[in-house]
Amino acid sequence: MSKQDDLKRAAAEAAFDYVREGEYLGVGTGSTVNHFIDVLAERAPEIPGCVSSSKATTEKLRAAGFDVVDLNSAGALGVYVDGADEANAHLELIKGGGGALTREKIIAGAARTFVCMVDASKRVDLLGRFPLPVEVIEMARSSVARSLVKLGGEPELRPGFVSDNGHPILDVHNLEILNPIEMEDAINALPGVVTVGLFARRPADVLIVGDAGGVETVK
Ligand code: ABF
Repeated sequence: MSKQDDLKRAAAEAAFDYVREGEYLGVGTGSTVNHFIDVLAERAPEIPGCVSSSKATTEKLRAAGFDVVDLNSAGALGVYVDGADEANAHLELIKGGGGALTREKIIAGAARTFVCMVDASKRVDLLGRFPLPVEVIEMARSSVARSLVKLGGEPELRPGFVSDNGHPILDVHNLEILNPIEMEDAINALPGVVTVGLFARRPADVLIVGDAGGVETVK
């Protein structure tokens, strides 16, 4: 396991402490989440099932012996555990590097507590060094791209990628995100945008950071 993997695993183990037995659990997508699913399999909490943010996570959860249910069936969700591509001091996030941003944002919005796990390399003062993912309706791809240029970004179509919802993703480079909430609102307002990977209107409630010196929890 690489050093970064060790940090992700440590963050995943700390995130497990937020799992509430007897409640459906929301589970995100990515390599840190994969470590979290390994921890779930090892510790086997008594939970009725999971709500998954992607086909990849669903496969891994079912292979680990967990039931995966639709959000509509789960009702009010307790805890959602996921990773991120960047996190600032206000627990505002850039997510979507793994392409699952739409379902991640839906489940994060439905959860009482959103626990985000990162390794220390994801912490930034200013969001935007990581290209901002924007899931779009195909017919609007070019018009949204032109609007993103007007906002100061350099959008690039994610090559050969279609989301679980059947849409392309634009990755927006060099966007200056001084006010994440304002930028999230501005991009959300563009006709044809399905989801923008800014989690600022609904930031994480808890950020668990795996670092060389140990695990830090930020609330
Ligand atoms: C996911 O976590 C995505 O939103 C984001 O891209 C990913 C981070 O991936 P990893 O944990 O592999 O660094 O929720």
